[in-house]
Amino acid sequence: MAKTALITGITGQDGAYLAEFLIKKGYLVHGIKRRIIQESKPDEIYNLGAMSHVKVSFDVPEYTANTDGIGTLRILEAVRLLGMKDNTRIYQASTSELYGLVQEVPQTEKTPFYPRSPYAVAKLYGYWITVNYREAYGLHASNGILFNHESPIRGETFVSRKVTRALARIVLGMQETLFMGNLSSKRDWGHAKDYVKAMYLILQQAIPDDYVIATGITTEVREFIRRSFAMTGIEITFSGEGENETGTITSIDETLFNEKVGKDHLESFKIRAKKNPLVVKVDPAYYRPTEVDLLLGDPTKSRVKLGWIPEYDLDGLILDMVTSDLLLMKRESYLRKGGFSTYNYFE
Ligand code: GDR
Repeated sequence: MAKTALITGITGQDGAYLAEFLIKKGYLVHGIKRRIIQESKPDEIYNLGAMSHVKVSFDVPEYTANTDGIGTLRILEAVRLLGMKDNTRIYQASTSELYGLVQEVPQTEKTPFYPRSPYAVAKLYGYWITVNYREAYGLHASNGILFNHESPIRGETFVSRKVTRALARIVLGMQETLFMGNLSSKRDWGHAKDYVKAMYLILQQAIPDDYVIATGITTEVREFIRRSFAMTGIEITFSGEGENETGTITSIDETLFNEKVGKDHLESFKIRAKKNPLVVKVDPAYYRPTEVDLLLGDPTKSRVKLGWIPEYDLDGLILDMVTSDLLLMKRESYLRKGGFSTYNYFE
């Protein structure tokens, strides 16, 4: 008999990859926007549904608490009240944002939490209510404490996708400048394709538990930008400080540019780069009232207990994203040239 999985948040980045992964394994996958727990009688529930943007949570804190905090409780309660606790396993999408103002480096399953946003505070409730239902009622409920994970289908307002999308638009002449917030924050970035495998492995364990899922490498936002541009042969040099920091094009590797972007685009890009080499600027509007400066996860437990080893490193991730966004933006540019209107979509 095929197993049945229920995924909340199936329309997001992780939901899409996880559904594809489980379907390949022969699962029957249900996705919800509303509750259908009773009808689908899932073997596994992946609770990915959330308001997942940290900055936005400062604007809509109550909605965030309801979705990310109480939403988790609703899933746990449904399983308990329906008497499904012995047949249904629950995965709770917890987050490295719980560490916030980090109390130790690197962060492990034992590192104390110090949330720094309404999002993280709501997720703190989600984390502990999951632990509590496990201990109080014996639910097979586990937390995956996932560090940042990105992909070509990452929502466009998260930093990685914002950068790779802007890079594609800049090289194709569709945008002049990339406006950024805090360039100095450091994140432990992995690929969402690897991270959904960890979610699956967590639910295959006989005993429910909590796991850090991370690469063990941390990188500055500034360096993420530099590496993204370098992927197409463009060298960016940063200078200045704080709000006045800028990123300037200092050289172009034409062979690499031609290979990655295409010969047809080189000459016009060179003209634009000469006229305005300053492509990265800071806009304090993107600063957060309280920032998480440094995240670095220690994935030892997930490696040893789950046997989880990511396939993508940071350059592999960036290459995947840049390649995809170049294709997407070329398509958009052809459509526009043909007189069609295109629309932006945000997660
Ligand atoms: P994060 O991801 O808040 O870590 O949460 P995000 O990509 O939004 O920010 C990462 C870091 O980059 C800095 N930054 C900017 N961020 C955005 N979005 N836009 C900018 O212009 C910009 N400039 C600098 C941020 O200040 C921050 O330090 C993500 C979400 O997916 C959460 O849901 C998830 O729980 C965690 O990752 C793990």
